[in-house]
Amino acid sequence: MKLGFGLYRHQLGRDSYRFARQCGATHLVVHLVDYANACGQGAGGGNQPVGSELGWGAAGDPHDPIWSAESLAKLRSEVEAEGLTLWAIENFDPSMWCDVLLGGPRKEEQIELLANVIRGVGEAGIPVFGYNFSIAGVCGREERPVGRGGATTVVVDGANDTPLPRGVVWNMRCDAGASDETRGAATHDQLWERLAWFLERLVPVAEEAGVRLAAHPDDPPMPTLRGTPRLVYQPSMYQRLLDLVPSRSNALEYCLGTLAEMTEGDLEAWTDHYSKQDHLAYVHFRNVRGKVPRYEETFIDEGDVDMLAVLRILKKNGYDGPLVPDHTPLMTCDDPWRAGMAYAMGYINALLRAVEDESA
Ligand SMILES: [Mn+2]
Repeated sequence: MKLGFGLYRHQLGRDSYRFARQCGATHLVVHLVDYANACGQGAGGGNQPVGSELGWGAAGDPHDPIWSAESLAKLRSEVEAEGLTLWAIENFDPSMWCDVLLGGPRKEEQIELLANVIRGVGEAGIPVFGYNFSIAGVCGREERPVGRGGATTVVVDGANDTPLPRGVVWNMRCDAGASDETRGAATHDQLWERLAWFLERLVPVAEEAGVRLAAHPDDPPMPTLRGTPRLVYQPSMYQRLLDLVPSRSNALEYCLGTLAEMTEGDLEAWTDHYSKQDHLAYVHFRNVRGKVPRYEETFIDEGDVDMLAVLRILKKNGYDGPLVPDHTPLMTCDDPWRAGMAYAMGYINALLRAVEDESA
């Protein structure tokens, strides 16, 4: 297994690559959607924003050249120059696929755009693309100073049923078909049909490009949120997604934290189930306390998940991809996000060492 690190777009650059390498990372997962600048949290570190009821601000330009094969190849060579492997790009900009999520009139045009991005990712030699097939996206979270030692951490305290504002998809304001405010209010069956349509078109493109599409579960994992249906909100629903289009290119961005927030089943048993099938493209390796509708994100060494037990299962089943810290509580100092991340990285690195030294 490998130690990976996630970076947001506003953090990209030599210092961040060096920070990741210094923490022991060999692999990077990069977000190219500019969440932080959209909501005015520009420079510096920081977790994914929690945003307001209005989301994180305006979506990006769907034709932003940052998504071109040339730009992706340049990113890869910059990352490699600092001794790291670019393992995955995480998430499409909502402006690129809002009508795919909403079943809107521009979905054909948008799926072509997504196909071109995936071809470019393959051309650039990046093996994985993570996505989250969700209308409301990561939302309904708050930051509160309730973590260990008063650390600021992400809390979910009850379901947020405030309807999404007109045009907001995946937390960002989009222009396309999202202007019909009723479109977010689909049924679960409709959402699964849209996912099937997306996978049937995109998985063959990904296969040809040598890329694995990797699905993140719904965070927070509730059946509905902000008046919209959610897709993967119980661990068993991942299997339904995999069975829609069986392929090595139809894989999982396996988020342990989100899975632990779900109410059904045993996390270790499900981890065994999915890693045995070789469906994990990478793992978000983080811990939480509680389950929906109430939980909080914790430091990696506390919380409900036995991280060591999970690692042993991954090892037993031959998982060989990266573990990425995903989110962490913020630590009280001049650089709360980096301190939290460095703490998580050291902990994961030590666990990896311990498990790799164990005989099978
Ligand atoms: Mn995650």
